[in-house]
Amino acid sequence: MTDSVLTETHGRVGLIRFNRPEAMNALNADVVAALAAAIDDFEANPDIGCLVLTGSDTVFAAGADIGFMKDFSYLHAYRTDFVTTGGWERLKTTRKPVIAAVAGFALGGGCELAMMCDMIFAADTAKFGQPEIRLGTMPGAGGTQRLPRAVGKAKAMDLCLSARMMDAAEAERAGLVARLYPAAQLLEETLKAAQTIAGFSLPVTMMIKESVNRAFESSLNEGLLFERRVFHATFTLDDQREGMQAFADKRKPVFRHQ
Ligand code: CO8
Repeated sequence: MTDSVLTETHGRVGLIRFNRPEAMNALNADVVAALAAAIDDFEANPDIGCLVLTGSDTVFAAGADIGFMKDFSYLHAYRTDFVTTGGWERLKTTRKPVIAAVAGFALGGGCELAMMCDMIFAADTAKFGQPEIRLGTMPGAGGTQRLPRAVGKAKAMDLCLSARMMDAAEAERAGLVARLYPAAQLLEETLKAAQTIAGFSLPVTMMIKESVNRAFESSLNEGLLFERRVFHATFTLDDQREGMQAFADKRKPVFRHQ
């Protein structure tokens, strides 16, 4: 792995940090491959229960690297299926919960990667946008699809068509951001929340993630059926027995993630 992405382990939490300060964490093949490799490692590690993806104090990621893309031909983009290959969508496929901790700019592909995470915690300095239209192109990794699902059609159209940025307070009001913190507390609070999640039963957190995601991919009845079946499946888990027994015993449960 290169140093364009740094990783740390905090208890059962895997922290991944974009580290390309000279280019505002712009996403090129190197960054994306390193991100995918970091996710692979944390996914395979049974002692990790939650991931946090972050950038620096001033920028989460300013989008795909414009220099990297600018001479692409249609044929190259089409043949390589740009942004589905090379790790760009690895975040989408991880089965463990992922929190994006966003301070500063999350623009273009940066905003799209944040939206691939399961939730976004933002610093009061965060700015979200899909400014691709300024470059004569458009969002290509979910900006026109995940943003309307998060904030509704009106704001998504506004951001994608006008290229304006949404600040953290507006993003929180609109439903893009789950929690808003003063910049100095963002990482600490996000790690704290991630530790809480990672302390719960890992198979249950995975089942919940799968079920909530179903809400966006199915009819209500299909989603409810999926939820019910997965809920039934939790009764096969040692952690379900432990969780309910601990409640009855008035003690803290000790989950073994199985
Ligand atoms: N690509 C390459 N380099 C960048 C990028 C970028 N996206 N953003 C910033 N940089 C570089 C600048 O070129 C500059 O480099 P240098 O110092 O060598 O000149 C350095 O970072 C600092 O940038 P600025 O001087 O511009 O800093 P400012 O504080 O004045 O402005 C902004 C910060 C507002 C973030 C500004 O840099 C900006 O507008 N950047 C471009 C944002 C953008 O258009 N993003 C969308 C890119 S297209 C895209 O993401 C398509 C997504 C496709 C799918 C991706 C899947 C994940």
